[in-house]
Amino acid sequence: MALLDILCFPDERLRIKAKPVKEITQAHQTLIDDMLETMYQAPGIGLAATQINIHEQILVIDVSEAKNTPYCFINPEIVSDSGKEIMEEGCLSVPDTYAEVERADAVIVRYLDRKGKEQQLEAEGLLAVCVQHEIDHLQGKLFVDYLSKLKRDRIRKKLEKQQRQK
Ligand code: GNR
Ligand code: NI
Repeated sequence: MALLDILCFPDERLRIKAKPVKEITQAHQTLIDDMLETMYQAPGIGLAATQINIHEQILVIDVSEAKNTPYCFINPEIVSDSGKEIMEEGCLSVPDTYAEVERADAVIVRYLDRKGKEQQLEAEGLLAVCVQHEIDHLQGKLFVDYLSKLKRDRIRKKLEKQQRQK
């Protein structure tokens, strides 16, 4: 297993749109294990392949307290959503930054699991928010894109300064 480096805003590679996975290979299995290890170690509740500079539609999520309920979504697609919810979000690619974002509070997501089996999941609350946050990553979108340009520019300047000091 291996820990992977996470790209940070405003890195332009976070804007690349991920391509669908055509065939799930052994290399993908290793990648998924490494993504889970990287997510748990961060620690975070989700990680999209885009964040580790892999531009394929793969994401992992575990919102459980005990950190023993990993989900892997390949080629995920939200097929319906309902309700609205405002939640304070953070992102491993936007360190030390939290802001309220409004999203659907329930979604139905269709995807392939890591064995390639078609699945459909009805999610609500934190899991639904996390699924939407991660699918945004695969489309090159970040939670700061929902904020005003003024707030986003402030965050960008803060992180650029932080990264210069590393
Ligand atoms: O760890 C994470 N926490 C979180 C909290 C509220 C809404 C979304 C998230 S996802 C984030 C991990 C991450 O950046 N995934 O892309
Ligand atoms: Ni994120």
